[in-house]
Amino acid sequence: MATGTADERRTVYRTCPLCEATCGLELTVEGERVTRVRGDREDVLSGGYLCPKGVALGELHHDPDRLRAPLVRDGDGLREASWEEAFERVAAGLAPFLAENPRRALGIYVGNPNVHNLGGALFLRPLLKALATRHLYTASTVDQMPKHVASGLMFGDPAALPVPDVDRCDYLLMLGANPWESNGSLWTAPDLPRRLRALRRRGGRLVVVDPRRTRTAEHADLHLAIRPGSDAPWLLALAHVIVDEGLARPGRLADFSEGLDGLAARLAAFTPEAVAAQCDIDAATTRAVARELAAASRAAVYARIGTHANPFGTLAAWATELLNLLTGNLDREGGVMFPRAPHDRPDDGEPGGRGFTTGRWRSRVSAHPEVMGELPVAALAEEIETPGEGQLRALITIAGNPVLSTPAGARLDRALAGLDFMVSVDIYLNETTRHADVILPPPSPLERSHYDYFFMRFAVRSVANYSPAVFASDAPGEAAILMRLALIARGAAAGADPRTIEQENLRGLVEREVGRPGSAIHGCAVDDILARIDGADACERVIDFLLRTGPWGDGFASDSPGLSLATLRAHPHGIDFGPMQPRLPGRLRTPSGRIELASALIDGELSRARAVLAEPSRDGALLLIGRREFHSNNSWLHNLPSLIERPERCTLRMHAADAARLGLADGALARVRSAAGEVEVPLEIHAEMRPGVVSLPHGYGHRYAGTRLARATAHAGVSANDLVVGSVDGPSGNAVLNGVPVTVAPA
Ligand SMILES: Nc1nc2c(c(=O)[nH]1)N[C@H]1C(S)=C(S)[C@@H](COP(=O)(O)OP(=O)(O)OC[C@H]3O[C@@H](n4cnc5c(=O)[nH]c(N)nc54)[C@H](O)[C@@H]3O)O[C@H]1N2
Ligand SMILES: Nc1nc2c(c(=O)[nH]1)N[C@H]1C(S)=C(S)[C@@H](COP(=O)(O)OP(=O)(O)OC[C@H]3O[C@@H](n4cnc5c(=O)[nH]c(N)nc54)[C@H](O)[C@@H]3O)O[C@H]1N2
Ligand code: SF4
Ligand SMILES: [Mo]
Repeated sequence: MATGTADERRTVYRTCPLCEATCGLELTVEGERVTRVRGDREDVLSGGYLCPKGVALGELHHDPDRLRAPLVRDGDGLREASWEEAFERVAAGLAPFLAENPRRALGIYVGNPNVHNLGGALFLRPLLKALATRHLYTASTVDQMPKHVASGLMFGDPAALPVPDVDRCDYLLMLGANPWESNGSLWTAPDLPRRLRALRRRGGRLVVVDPRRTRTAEHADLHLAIRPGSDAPWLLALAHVIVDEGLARPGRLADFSEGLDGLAARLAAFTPEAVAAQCDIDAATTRAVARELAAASRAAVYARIGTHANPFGTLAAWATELLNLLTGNLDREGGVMFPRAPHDRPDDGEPGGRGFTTGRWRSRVSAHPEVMGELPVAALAEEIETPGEGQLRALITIAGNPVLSTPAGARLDRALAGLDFMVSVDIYLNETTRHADVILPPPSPLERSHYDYFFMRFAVRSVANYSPAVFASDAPGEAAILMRLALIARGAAAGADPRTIEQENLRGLVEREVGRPGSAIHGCAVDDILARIDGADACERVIDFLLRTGPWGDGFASDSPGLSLATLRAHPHGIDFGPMQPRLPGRLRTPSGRIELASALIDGELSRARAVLAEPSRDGALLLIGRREFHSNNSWLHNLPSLIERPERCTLRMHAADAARLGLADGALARVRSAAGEVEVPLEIHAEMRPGVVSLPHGYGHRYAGTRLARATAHAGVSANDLVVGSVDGPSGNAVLNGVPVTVAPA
C-alpha cells in the first residue's frame, strides 16, 4: 500500500467487493484520486469483465457524504466525535443491556456487505459470541435462507450450496434469477452473459422461468412467464414427470441417497395438469421441459431469489436439488457442483455429521423457529414494538439498511425510533443509521485489503486472488471495530486492546488445525506456527493461515511452492486451480452420511402445497414483484453520480392490458396499495410484464429527514418494501418479497 504525491500515477489491481461476481479491476490512481477503473483483462476468473458499479468504486471512495469520522447523538442531532468518545458512548449505552442475564433486550442486525469484506467475514463471529443474544437478524432472511434450509436437510450442511457448472453445461433451467442485471447470486461466475451465450453457441439450451421477460429471458431459448409464487409446485411437477415416466437416472448418487423409493407417492398430487392453473404453464409445456431436462447429457437446475423470497421458498429450493439429483446432475461435471475454495478445509474422514436442525428456540411474538441461530428480520419490528419480557430495546446494526431493504420498512422505521439505544457500523448516515446514537464508520473499500472469503466458495473455478489496500487509513478498520465491540460486549475495560480477540481467534484456528489428522501441520507446535504466519493485519493473518493449510497450501513447509499470502501478492491477477471437482459423498454431513430426501419438515410443506393446489385460483388481484437494476445495489449506491443520475428508474412496470383496464397512461402517477401501505409512483407500461403482475425495484425511498445522502435524496423514488407485508416462508423464516397482492389506481 502506498500513498502518493499529486503527480504520482500508479496502476493497481483489485477484486471488486460490490457483488458476488468478484471481477478483477484495474485502477489508475493519481496521487490520492482514482482517475480510471477498467476490467483487468488478465484476471484469471473475470478476464476483463466489469459493470457500471465497479466503474463507480472511485466515486464511492471520494463520495463527500461517506462518513470519515464517528457520529454521536447530542440531543436530536448527530455530531462528529473522536473514536475514543464514540466507543465510550457505545460502552455506556449498551451497559444496562449487557448487564442483563440472559441478555434478552439487546439485538443485532447484520446486513449484506458483511459478506463482501474480510472484517465482517472473519470477525463478526467473535462479536456474536460475545453478545450472546438470541435476537440475531440478518439479510439472509430477505434473501437465500430457504436454500440453506434445503441444503441442511438434504446434505446435512446449510453451507453446502451447489452451483451450476456453467462452462461445461448443455442445458440450464434457470428460475427467479436475472444474472444479466444481477451478475449472478450464490454462483460466482463473472460475465455470465458471455458464459450463457457460449452455452447456447455450443448447442446447449437455456430455459428461463420468470414472471418478467427480463434481459436474461430475452437471451433464452424458452421463456416461461410463471405466476409469481408458484415455482415450488411447478418444480415438483417436473420431478413428478421424471419419476412417473421412468426418466430418473440418479446413477452413482443412488448409492448414497435415502428416500428415493418413497418419492412417487410424495409427488403424486403434483401432476403437470394439477399445477397448470396455479403456475399459468400448460401441462404439455411442463412435460416437454421435464423430458428435455431428463434427456440432456449435462444439465443444471438453478433457482434464486425470485423463487426463495416466496411463500414456498424452502420447498422450491428442495425441489431444485431434487431435480439435479434425479437427473444424475448433482456433483457431476456440467451439472451442479460443490465448489472448493483455496481457504477451505478438505473433506477428509467419512461422510456424515450432526446434521441440521431448526427451531432450537422461537421468536417471542410470533413463535418463528430459529434457523442457523437467526430469527426472521420480518419479525424485527414486532419484537421492538411489543411490550413484555424480552422486548428488544437496544440494537446494533452492522452494514445494513433494513428500513429500505426489509419488509414493512416504514413500520420498522417507527420502531427503530422507539429504541432506547442503537449503534450502527456503517459508511453512511442513511434511512436506518439516522436512528443510531452512535455511528462507527469503517474505512472505504479501497482502504482495506481484500480476499473474497465468501464468494470464492461459490466460484465455478477454484481461484485465489488477493488485493492490498489502495489507500492508507489511520482509522480503525472494520475488523478492529468489530473486535472493540466484542470486547465491550464481554465487559472488558474501555480501551482494552482488540488484539486480544485476534490472538484468541488465530490461536483457536491453529489449535484446531494441528489437531486435524489429515492436516499438513498435524502435530506441529502451535506457537511455532503462530510465529510464522504472515500478514499486515488481523484479517490477512487469518487468510495466510487458511491458504497455507488449505488444499493448495504450502503447509508451512519452507521448501514448498504451495499457496500462501506471499504467493498471491506476487500474482495480482489471481491464481486459477482449475474447474470444480466432484465432492460427494465426502461433502455430506447428514447423520446417515447419505443424501436425505425424507424429512418431516418437507413433508409438512408438501401437504401445505397440496392444499393450495386444491384451492380455486384467486384472480383479479395484481401481484407485485421486484426488479434488480444493473446500476444499483440494494439500497446503498444511490448517492454516486454515475449510478443515479440517469432516466427515472423507480417506476411501476405494468402490462398494457392492465393499464388500459385501470385507466392508467404511461408516465401517469399511480397509487399502489397493499395490506402494508401505500406509495405513489410513475407508471411505465412495459412489454416485459405479463398481465396480472406489476414490478417495482427495491432499495429506493430516500425520503427520510436527517440522512446525509444528497444525491440519493434528490432521486428519492419510493420503497417497494413499504408495500411488502412481512409474511414468511415457514421453515426458513425468509420474507415473502414477491407476489404481494396490490391494487393500483390513478393517483
Ligand atoms: N423488496 C425487496 N427487498 C429486498 C430484496 C428484494 O429483492 N426485494 N433483496 C434483498 C436482498 S437479496 C438483500 S441482500 C438485502 C440487503 O439488505 P441490507 O444489507 O440490510 O441492505 P443494503 O441496502 O444492502 O444496505 C447495506 C448497508 O451497508 C452499508 N455499507 C456498505 N459497505 C459497507 C462496508 O464496507 N462496511 C459497513 N460497515 N457498512 C457498509 C451501506 O451504507 C448500507 O447501509 O435486501 C433485501 N431486500
Ligand atoms: N445490479 C445489481 N446486482 C446485484 C444486486 C443489485 O441490487 N443490483 N443485488 C445483489 C444481491 S444482494 C443478490 S441476493 C443478487 C440476487 O440476484 P438474482 O437472484 O439474480 O436476483 P434478481 O435480479 O432480483 O432476479 C430475480 C428474478 O426473479 C423474478 N421473480 C420474481 N418473483 C418470481 C417468482 O415468483 N418466480 C420466479 N420464477 N421468478 C420470480 C424477478 O422478475 C427477477 O427477474 O444480486 C446481487 N447483484
Ligand atoms: S459485476 Fe459485480 S464484481 Fe463485477 S464490477 Fe460489477 S459490481 Fe463489481
Ligand atoms: Mo442479497
